Amino acid sequence: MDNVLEAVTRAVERASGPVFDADVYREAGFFVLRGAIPAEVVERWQLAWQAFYDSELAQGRNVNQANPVALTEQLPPALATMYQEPVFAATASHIFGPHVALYNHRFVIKDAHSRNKVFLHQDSCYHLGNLNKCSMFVPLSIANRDNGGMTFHAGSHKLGFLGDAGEINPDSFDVRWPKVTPEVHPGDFIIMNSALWHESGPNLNGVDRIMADMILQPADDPTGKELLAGQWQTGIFYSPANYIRYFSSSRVLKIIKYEKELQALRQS
Ligand SMILES: O=C(O)CCC(=O)C(=O)O
Ligand SMILES: [Fe+2]
Repeated sequence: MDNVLEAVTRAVERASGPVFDADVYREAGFFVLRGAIPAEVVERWQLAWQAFYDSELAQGRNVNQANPVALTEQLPPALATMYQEPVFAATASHIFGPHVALYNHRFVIKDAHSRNKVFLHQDSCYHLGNLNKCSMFVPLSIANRDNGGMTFHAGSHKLGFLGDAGEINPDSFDVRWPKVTPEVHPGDFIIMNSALWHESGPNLNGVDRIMADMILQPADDPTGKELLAGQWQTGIFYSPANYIRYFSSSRVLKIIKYEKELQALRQS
């Protein structure tokens, strides 16, 4: 265990810079790529965001109760296609090889409508298809400890999928992974293994924290949404949307059933 932690700690020291290092990423579970997006591209996205925010969101938005930071509103075209910027697939190809696809693209924001912390979790338990995925977090604002920037438990992805979905209790493990809260700026982006434990604190200073979260994966995964590099490596596809429909009986279906029964009991 000490050797594992030493290797992770060494990787963390190298997990930020202008050139992606896939070996460091594999050890740490994340990498902060600095100044990787052309300034004019980021500025175009920032302008599109500001116009979208002012016209559609500033007066109030449809806050997702299950995950308040995840934006539910339809993005304007300039932001809905951000993942097509070549640097993302190029970076992912160092992890997955030449055939890369998109799993999902969304925004996670901390504005006046979602200032709270996000509990410690991994994303893999929310994903369909193969577990070999990574998030690319693309900030359109500064993101740091003061406005609810993300904290990563470096190396924790080595434990894989933990068997349930929810808040992880880090004290239930013997190992203490190093915690890192990188400050990122527009033009940087973070690559994160989807099994890595991550969390974020509350937005304390009121500076809106605006970030895209695009999830990429190898193109052999049947849940791929769009091909980003190479060729499709699968002949079969299905949608991760409304995944409850794939089950005749499940944990989620049971919760829905019990909640209905509870509501009926309360009304009787
Ligand atoms: O926006 C954040 O700070 C974290 C969001 C997140 O990790 C998630 O929605 O899975
Ligand atoms: Fe997450």
